[in-house]
Amino acid sequence: MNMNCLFIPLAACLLTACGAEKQNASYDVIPKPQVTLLTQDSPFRLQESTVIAYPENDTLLKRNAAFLAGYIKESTGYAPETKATAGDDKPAKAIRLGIDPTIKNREGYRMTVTADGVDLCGQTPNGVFYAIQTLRKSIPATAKEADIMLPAGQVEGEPRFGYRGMHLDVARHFFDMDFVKEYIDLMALHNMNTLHWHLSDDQGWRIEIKKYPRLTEKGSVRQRTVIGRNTGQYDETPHGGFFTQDEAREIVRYAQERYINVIPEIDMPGHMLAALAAYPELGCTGGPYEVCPLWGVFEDVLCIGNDKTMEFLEDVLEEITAIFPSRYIHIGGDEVPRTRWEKCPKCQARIRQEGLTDGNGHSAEDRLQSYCMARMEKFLNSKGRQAIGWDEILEGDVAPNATVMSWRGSAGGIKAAQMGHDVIMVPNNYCYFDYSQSRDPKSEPFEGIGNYVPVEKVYSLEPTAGLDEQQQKHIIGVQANLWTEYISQPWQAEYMVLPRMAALSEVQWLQPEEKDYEDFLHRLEGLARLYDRDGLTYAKHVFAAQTDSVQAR
Ligand code: TNX
Repeated sequence: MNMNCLFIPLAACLLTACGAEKQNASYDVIPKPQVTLLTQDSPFRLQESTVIAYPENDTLLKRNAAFLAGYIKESTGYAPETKATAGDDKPAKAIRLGIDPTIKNREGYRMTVTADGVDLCGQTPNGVFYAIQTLRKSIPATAKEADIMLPAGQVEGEPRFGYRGMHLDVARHFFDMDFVKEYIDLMALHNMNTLHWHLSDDQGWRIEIKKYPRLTEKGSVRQRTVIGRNTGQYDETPHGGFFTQDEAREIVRYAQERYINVIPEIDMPGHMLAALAAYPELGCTGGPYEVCPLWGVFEDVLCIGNDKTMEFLEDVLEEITAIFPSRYIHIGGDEVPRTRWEKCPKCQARIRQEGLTDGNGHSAEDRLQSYCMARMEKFLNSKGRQAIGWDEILEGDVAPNATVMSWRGSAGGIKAAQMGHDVIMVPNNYCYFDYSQSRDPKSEPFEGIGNYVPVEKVYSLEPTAGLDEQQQKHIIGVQANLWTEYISQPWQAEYMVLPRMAALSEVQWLQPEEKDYEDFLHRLEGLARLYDRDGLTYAKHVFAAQTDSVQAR
C-alpha cells in the first residue's frame, strides 16, 4: 500500500468533521431588486446535496432548473441535482421553482429564503428565470466547494420596461456563433430580453438568403478594409463570414431558451453596398459596386424606381420572417442620401407615378424613401409582423404602424411618441457602446470611433424625459448599440459593453426614483468578480483603485 491510498480516507474524514468552507450570499445585485426584506431568521445553506425542484411536466421550469444548477456549478464547482416534484409536494431543504400568478408583472420575480428552502417564483417562466439570475448573482462568483449561506428574507423585482435590448452589428466585423451566444449569455446575466441583430450593411451581408445566393457568395466578403479612420491605407486582407439559415435558427433557439427575442435587421434602402456588389442591377447606376472597404455613409443605395428592387426586398423579408419568429422585424431606414434618386430616371418615374411631391420641409425624394419603408411595412404587417425603423423614417410620411428607434439623441423618439408611435430609445449620446469610455480616447486599449459615453452617463439616461404621461406609454424600451467598425475581436466587444451593460440594465429595470449611481458602483464590484471569474475583458474606468490596463487576450 502506498501513502496516497492511506491519505485519501483521512482527507475525506477531515472534511466531514470540519464541514465545507462557508461563504455568504448578498442580494446587492445588478439590476437591484426592488424589494429586499431580510429577517433575523437562520439562513438557508446551499450545499452540494441541495436539490433544485421543479413541477413535473413543466418543461420550461425544468430547463430553468438546469440553468440554475449550471450557474451554481460555475461558482462552487458542484451542480445540485434537479428533480421533478408532483402536485403540492414541497421538498425540504431545496430550491423550489414555481409559477405564482399573483405576481403582477409578467417578468417579475420573488425569491423567498428560509432555513428550510428557497422559493423562486415568477408569474411566468420568464420571471422565474430572473429570480434565477438574481440568485446566481447573489452567490459569490468564486466559492469553490463552499457551502453558501443565503440570508433569510424576501427579494422581489420587476422590470420597468418590457423591451430591454442590446444590439450587435455583425456586418462591419463578423462575429461567429460562439461569440453571438456569449453575447446572449451576457444579456441574460443582465436581465435583458431583446437582441437586435444587425445582419447587413455596406461592408458585409451576413445572412444566407436562398433565393439570392450571391448575397453571401459575394456580398459577405470584402476584399480589404481601411486601416484606422478612413486613412486611405488598406490591410489588403479579405474579411468575411455569414450565418446559414440553420445557424440563425440555432441562435434564435439559444436566445429563446434564455427568454431573449432576436430581432433581425436588414438595413434598407441605404447601407446596401454589399447587396449591390452581388446584384448591381438593384442600384440606380448599375454599378459596378464593391463590398465597401471604408466606414461612413455612401451615395449608392437601392433604386426604388426598379420593380425588381421591391421584389428583392420582399423576397428577403419573406425568408427573414421564416427564420425569425420575432413580431418585430427591423428594416433600417437610416442614413440614405438622395443624390442617386435625384438623377435616376426610374426613381423619378416612380415619384411621378406615385404622386410624390415636395412640401412641408420634405423633398419628393424623402417621400420616395417613405414610400419604400411604408411598402415594406405593409408587407410585414400582412404577415402579422411589425416594422421597426431608425428615426430617419420620421423624415417624410412615416410608415403608419412603425415602431421608431430613436438614435440621434432622444428628439426623434419624443416626436414619434407625440405622433402616437411606439418608440425604443437608443440615444447615441447615452447608448452608443462603440463610443469611448475615456475622455482621452488615446488612452483606450485600441482605436475607436471617438466620442465619450462613460458608465455614469449611461446610468443617467431617463428615457421618458420630456414626455407627458400619455406619451410616456409609447416608450416601450431602451437599448444600447454595439456598432463594430472599430471592433473586430471578441475581447474588444466585451470591453466596450462591460460594464456599461450593467448601467444600462438598471435604466431598463428600475424606476427613476430607484436608481442610485453610488450604490450601483458598490454593487458593481460583485458583478465584476463574476466578469473576472469568466475571463471577460471589461473597462476599469469606474473602479477607482484599479490601475491595471486592459491587455489584448
Ligand atoms: C450611425 S445608428 C449609424 C451606423 C454607424 C454608427 C456608428 C445608425 C442608425 N447608423 O451605421 O455604425 O452611427 O456609431
